[in-house]
Amino acid sequence: MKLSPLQIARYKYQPKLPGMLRNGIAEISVKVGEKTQSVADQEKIAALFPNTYGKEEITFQKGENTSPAKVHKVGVILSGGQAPGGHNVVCGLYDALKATNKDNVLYGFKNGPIGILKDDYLVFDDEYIDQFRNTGGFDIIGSGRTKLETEEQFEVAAETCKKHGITAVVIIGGDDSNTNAAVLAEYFAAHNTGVQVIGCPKTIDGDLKNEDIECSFGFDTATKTYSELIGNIERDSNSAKKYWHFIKVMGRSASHVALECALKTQPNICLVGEEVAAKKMSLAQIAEYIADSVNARADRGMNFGVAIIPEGIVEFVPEFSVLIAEINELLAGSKTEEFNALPTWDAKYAFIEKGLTPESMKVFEILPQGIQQQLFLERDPHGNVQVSLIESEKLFSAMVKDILAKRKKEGKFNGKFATQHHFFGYEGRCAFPSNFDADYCYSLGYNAFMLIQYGYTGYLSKVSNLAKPAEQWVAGGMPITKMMNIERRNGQDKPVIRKALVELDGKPFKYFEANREQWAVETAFTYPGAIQYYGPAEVCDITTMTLALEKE
Ligand code: FBP
Repeated sequence: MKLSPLQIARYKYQPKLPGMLRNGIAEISVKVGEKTQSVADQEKIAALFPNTYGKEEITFQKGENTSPAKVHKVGVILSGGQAPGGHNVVCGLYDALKATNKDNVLYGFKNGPIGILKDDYLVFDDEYIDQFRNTGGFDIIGSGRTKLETEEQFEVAAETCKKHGITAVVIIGGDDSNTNAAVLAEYFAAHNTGVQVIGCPKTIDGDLKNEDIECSFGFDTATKTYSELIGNIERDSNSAKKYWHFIKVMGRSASHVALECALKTQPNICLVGEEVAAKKMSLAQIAEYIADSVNARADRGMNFGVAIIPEGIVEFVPEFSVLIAEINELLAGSKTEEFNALPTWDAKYAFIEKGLTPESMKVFEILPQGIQQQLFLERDPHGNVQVSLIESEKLFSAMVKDILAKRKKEGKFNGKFATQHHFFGYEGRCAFPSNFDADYCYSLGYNAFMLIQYGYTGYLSKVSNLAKPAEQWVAGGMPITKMMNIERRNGQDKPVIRKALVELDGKPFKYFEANREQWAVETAFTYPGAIQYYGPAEVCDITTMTLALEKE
């Protein structure tokens, strides 16, 4: 395999650990904190997790390691979408295991949680793992979206562990995967399997965070990557002065990614789904809001600009959610076949008109035809609309174009409106992890082993104080049940980790809100440039503006 110069250099990078983990494993002791309660629904969660609920928060500190001596066989799983730094979690875990006892073994279950069900695995050694240090991607063992959630699956997982003598499993995933990790930990404890389960917080979306977990890994690198690209586009836009760029960025539900990119690049527009929902904005209102910026800039002779659109935006628009629900209903069961058999789009349109309520039809009518067709033609295996495929960047630019055309006729808009569209998502998920993510992930993995060594289960590897230099980071663990509440999922009450949406009274949004009117009219672009891996710490090691503002 041909290696790039950066890859060779990154192999040699030594990730920074929190100060308290730097003295060698023999010098790490545990400070046991307060007993914990779940964030809500305490009685119900306690009843569902009788063996793992209510445990103490723990912190590691310098001191004699008092954990019992034993040979550890540990399995690791990467779950869900890729996020930069995943390889380093595995490397940190491996290094801590081997530093403790070279007979310890790390198994990697392949292609996500399915690996433990199929007993599909590899055993790590130095030669193999060294090819992945400080690199992006999840290709070290692959990832997948199978969910580990049924008793039958837990039984199979327990069998796999028993077969290999594995006594701990580390699950690297987002809110759903860590919810499942907690349920698995409870099952293993209740059935006296002797297998511990530890979670690690991953997702570029940034929506696995709470008062204990300051951020999920991958968010830093992904948003730096998108912000570099957005900054480059801003500069192009400001040079050519002829295009409005509509840029959609990933973030399936929450708008953290869009907001962080906006804080870094100061575009003219950034939509925030959570605000759209709170203000119950309609599609037309959002389009008017963007058109106002285009109009105001055109009045100042600037027929160019940049708008950031979060991937999940349309689901936050109340009238759009109703429309989607009605479409799903309209095409349920055999009605899809009936619809597909109609020969022309006109015939299909008549079918749609007959089936939707007048309110939803009004929403449907204002959509560009391409989007209308997308809603009906590209559907998932259950026949549901695939909201994530909706090209919202094109939807809004088309709606803005219509508004401006109308304003032109009325003599209110005299500018030009030429557009370009972009979607940044996969570009950032496997980037070389920034120094922050390389350090954070390695620490999460190393720390996960410390939790295993001290016998904890149902805990999330927790590294905090992240806005400070790594030396001052605090390593420890938090019972996953502490982050849980009961939510309605698929018609049932389920214990889940609460997803973190953008808080409209939080400092990152407030900062954005205080500046966006100016950004909408002026050209206040900032150009973050590429991620820097080597150079001064204030350039290379700083993390997100979201975290910096939250921890101010
Ligand atoms: P995770 O929540 O599993 O980390 O994945 C997040 C994400 O990157 C979203 O931003 C995006 O909507 C989705 O994955 C894309 O998923 P897929 O890789 O299945 O296309």
